[in-house]
Amino acid sequence: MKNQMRMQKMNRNFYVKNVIVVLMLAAFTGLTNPTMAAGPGQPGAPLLFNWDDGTMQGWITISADPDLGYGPWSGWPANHEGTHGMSHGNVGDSHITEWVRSPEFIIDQVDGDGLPTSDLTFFMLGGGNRFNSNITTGEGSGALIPANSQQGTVDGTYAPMGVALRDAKTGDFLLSANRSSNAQNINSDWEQLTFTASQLQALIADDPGRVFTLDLIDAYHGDWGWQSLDTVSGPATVIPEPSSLMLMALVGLSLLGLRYRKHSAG
Ligand SMILES: [Ca+2]
Ligand SMILES: [Ca+2]
Repeated sequence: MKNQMRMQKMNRNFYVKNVIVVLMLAAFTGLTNPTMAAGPGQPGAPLLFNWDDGTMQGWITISADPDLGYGPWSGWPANHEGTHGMSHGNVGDSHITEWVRSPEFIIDQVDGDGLPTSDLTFFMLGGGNRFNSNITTGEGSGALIPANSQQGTVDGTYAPMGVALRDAKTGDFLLSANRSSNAQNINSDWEQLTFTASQLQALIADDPGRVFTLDLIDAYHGDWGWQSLDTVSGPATVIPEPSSLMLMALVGLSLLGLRYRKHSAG
């Protein structure tokens, strides 16, 4: 009986140890292997989103109508290049604030003077230049958006619709852009929008490791109240999710614990 219990304990330790090793290898490989990390949105990949694999490429939902949230779409009105872009299913009427966020990234492709080697650009189709629709930037700006709201405006004066470059630490929007006009022809009406290398340089001058996200927001209701995004690229690199780092830390602590227990038992 005693031997059987000992065997069970050994088996359990063996199992736990193997699970930990596999987890560690998976986390480590994901963080360090450049061939595995090359896909859009993966840690270590250059900043590039095209949605052509039919996935969100790491973008997460901050706020969405259960049936109409942003997703990878093929065909009109989403794909600028390739097979898919990102859009949501509502083309005008009232809806909960539609808000999605890219994986976190750092702007690390810079020349000797710290100037990013390219602009950050993306293409949009659909509505733009609506009633007070530019996303407000500056301190506290991230908290102005009415997540999970069906208001369509903030205090009746603000109906944000567009893309924002966001400071991942403070949550503030630093730069924003939306279309200059409304148009929906998928062949001729895509508009390229740009955060220039100079604008980006100013944001990282004092903090080269500053972490950013891109946020796509539609809190505007009414005609032309939709927008699509595709072909995003910039002089930046996707970084590991906080959850990946947490996993690494947990694995490390677990291994330390095992070593300690083995040492105590021996
Ligand atoms: Ca695409
Ligand atoms: Ca809308």
